Amino acid sequence: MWGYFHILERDTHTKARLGRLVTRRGIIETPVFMPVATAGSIKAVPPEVVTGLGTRVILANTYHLYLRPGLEIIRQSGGLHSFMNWQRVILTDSGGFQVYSLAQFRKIQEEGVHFKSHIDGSEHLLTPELALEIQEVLNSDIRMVLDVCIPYPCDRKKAKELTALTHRWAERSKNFWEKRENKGALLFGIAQGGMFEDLRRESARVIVEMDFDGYAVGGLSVGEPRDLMLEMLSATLSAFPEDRPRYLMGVGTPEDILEAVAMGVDMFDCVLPTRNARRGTIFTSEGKLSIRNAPFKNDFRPLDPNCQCYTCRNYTRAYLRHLFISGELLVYYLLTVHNLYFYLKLMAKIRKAIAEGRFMEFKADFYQRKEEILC
Ligand code: PRF
Ligand code: ZN
Repeated sequence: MWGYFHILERDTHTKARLGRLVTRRGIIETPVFMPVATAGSIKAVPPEVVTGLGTRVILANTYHLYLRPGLEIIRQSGGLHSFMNWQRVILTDSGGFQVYSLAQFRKIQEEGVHFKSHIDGSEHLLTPELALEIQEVLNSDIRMVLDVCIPYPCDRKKAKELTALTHRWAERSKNFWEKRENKGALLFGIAQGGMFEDLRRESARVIVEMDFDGYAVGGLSVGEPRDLMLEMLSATLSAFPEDRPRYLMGVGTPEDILEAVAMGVDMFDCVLPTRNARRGTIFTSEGKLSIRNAPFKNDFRPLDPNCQCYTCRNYTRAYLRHLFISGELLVYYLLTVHNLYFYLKLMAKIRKAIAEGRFMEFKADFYQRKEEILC
């Protein structure tokens, strides 16, 4: 059977777990980070380089690819893997978040979400069934149900209503899915619940009852304070089963990832490493730095002396700053490679620490290093 999820090791001090998710396009060791290829490309970096960094799975977006280039082109190309030249696993998001953050106009109805494209203003109705049909054409390996990402802040009554709608959509998704030929692809459910602990637990319980291959935590990191995010995450996870993969959508910083892993999250995606790179913000073992800073003008050290990435092995801060200031396109490639390497390495270190029973120490050490620099 596809989609088998094995837990190889459990941390004794936290809820962290080392797992193995078997998909039809390969095995993914968890906790895992999925670089974001929104429109069918990890911005600025070709697929073979992304693969070379050790990436096992990437995330692509239904919303973007449906609007442009459109399903016909992707169907003619034989699916997203061949269209974008990516051979490993692809997880596609349902559009349940992008519609809310990007569309010019949107109206949530029982049937689905009615919206106007942010590209050409054309009108569309995205239903739970259509979201799955699009993902079928993309032929992604892990697919997400359509949900409603509740904005922050949102009152209890509204949050309860939208969560109930997410549940009805999940039910429709599951029914639709069971009638289709899925060829071993996996379908994940998404729990919502706004910023209310009881609604969070209830949402997780209802979604789990429907029996999906994996479970995602949606609606977090939408502008709420970090402590609240972690509380809501904990409430949601408390109702997820131990034996299925758990995915925290759109999160987060290295610190958020460490906390979430400690709570038992297995999968992450976030635009931070790639987007920050394009803005000149670099992740290092000692915190973030901006490549534009004047002191780097004649700093001939690598971005991060502890990093073994292609960029750090070959280029100096002074050169990268020069490229950035001059608007030289090469810098986007070089900085993205570094940031992705940092995130993927962080995940590899997390997995190793769990395997060796020292995740707590690793986590403490990570915070310690950053503090030393701040002192
Ligand atoms: N739902 C979906 N995708 C998402 C989210 C969500 O709530 C989030 C929230 N952080 C990111 N991506 N479908
Ligand atoms: Zn580097």
